[in-house]
Amino acid sequence: DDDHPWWKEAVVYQVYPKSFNDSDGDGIGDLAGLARRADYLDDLGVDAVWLCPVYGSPMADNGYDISDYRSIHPAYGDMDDWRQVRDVLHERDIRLVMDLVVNHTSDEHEWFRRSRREEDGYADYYHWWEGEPDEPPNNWESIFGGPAWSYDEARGEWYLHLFDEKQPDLNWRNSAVREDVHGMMQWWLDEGVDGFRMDVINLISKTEGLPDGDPEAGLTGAEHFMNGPRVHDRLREMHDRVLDDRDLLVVGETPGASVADAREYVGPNGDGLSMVFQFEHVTVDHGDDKWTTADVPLAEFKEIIAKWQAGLADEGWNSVYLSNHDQPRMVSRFGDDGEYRRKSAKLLGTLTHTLQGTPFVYQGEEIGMTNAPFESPDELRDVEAKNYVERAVEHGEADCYEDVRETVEATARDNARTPMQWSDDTHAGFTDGEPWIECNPNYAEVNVERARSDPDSVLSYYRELIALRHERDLLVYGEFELLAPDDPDVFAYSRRLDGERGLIVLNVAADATSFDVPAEVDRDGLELVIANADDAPATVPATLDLDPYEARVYLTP
Ligand code: TEU
Repeated sequence: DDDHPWWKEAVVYQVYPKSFNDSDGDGIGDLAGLARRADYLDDLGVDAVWLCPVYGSPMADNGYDISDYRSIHPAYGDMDDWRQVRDVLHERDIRLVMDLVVNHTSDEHEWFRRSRREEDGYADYYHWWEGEPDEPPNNWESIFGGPAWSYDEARGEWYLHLFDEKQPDLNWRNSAVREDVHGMMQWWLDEGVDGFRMDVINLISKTEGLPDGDPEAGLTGAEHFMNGPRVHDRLREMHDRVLDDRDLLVVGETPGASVADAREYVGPNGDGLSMVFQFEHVTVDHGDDKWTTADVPLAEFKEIIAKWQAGLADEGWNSVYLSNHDQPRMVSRFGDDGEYRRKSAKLLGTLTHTLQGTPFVYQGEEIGMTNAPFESPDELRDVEAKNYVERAVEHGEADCYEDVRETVEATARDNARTPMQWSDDTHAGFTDGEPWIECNPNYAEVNVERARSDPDSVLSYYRELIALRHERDLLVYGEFELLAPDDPDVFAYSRRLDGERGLIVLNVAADATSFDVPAEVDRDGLELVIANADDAPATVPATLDLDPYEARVYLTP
């Protein structure tokens, strides 16, 4: 029904196709490879797959630079392979959510080729600006570093790109652009997709006249393109024309969105999105930018989570994630990828599956995959990381790669993109050829085959968590309340739904600790349902003695 749509009760699994499973030995994952893993996903128990872009693309940003929205990149297969994926998933009651990248296209998209030639009807498809070739139209910065403008010799004008120069921003003021996008979405819906993950959808509307941004305020220009002036009109139009009355999961990626912004995108009076991906909790360890990071401050992290839980509790809905293809591996960042790898991976999974909202599991998270070493800049594949290293050396912040290596290894998106570790075979069983990016050398220890037959593995624990989530409405819908907000090590909270109650206690530290259950918690009737330690007591004592990274979930029956 309307209050209980499938996507609130779902656990979503994110697939980064290039690194998931290669069926033909070219070193690049593909759709046939994904189809072969349908049973794996079914066995894990997930309800939907979000598939990152597989469309025609020159791959300047691994498919987030689309040159043809209605075809499949040949390295991934073709439309028949895509339909095969759709069918094998649907046969197992797993829905398929596609990535929708419409803030920008590739510069190799036909629309851009026509636009740069100023062909009839296409001249205004992008943000073009006249001016001298040595003076960009404004001071906006690209999210991948450097100016957000490039000069196009062919047209003799500047064009805007909030990401790479090969990703020109579409001009959403142009109704022909909007109609083309709607038509394309309709086409995919007719193919049977169950929803969209909308890439940087809150960047599509720019301030009229494209004025300079405040150079002191983080990313220069952001106040003119994040959650911009017409973004809600655009989304409402899209909703009314394309999305209305379908049973879809629509999740908008919205960097920089506050709780107040999110309430305008989702919820009963919102723009019709099911949920958004907010970024506050995954930027909590950033300094001036993502390349100046610190340890995660737990108290602040808890406060952010609690704020979002409360802010969207009655109107709207949260997505819950700690990792994706743009973030370092969660166990390396929020847990411990050494001695406590398994334990802390289970703890973090416990967190994402016991908050209110829809959990997203990123491929490899369920076996506790970690960040990888990148010994030389030649091992990096991501445009963002490569730009960063180049600029750091160019601007004299570093003499050589070694000076920034630690930062890169802690932060680069490549960490999330090393091949899925299926087994201890060559290249982790990912490919029979040479993988497009090196495997994490720890694959002999960290792999699906090994985890599968081990009841204590991270994988077995995830399977249990997902099953528990499906069994208990309390975990999906129950009200969240943060306990002991100032405790610097323990993340504890309660859940409540009608007569049902839950208590979740997570020791997010590498030291043992004890936790006094706050007086407001009624310990009576609570029973242990899952924990990452063998000796956790079955009922709730007044004081919990917790091992490093110990996680416990107590629920009323
Ligand atoms: O990412 C959007 C985004 O906001 C980026 O800032 C991202 O968080 C950043 O790369 C972190 O370092 C989306 C996609 O998820 C990403 O893979 C694409 O590169 C980007 O849009 C452009 O399409």
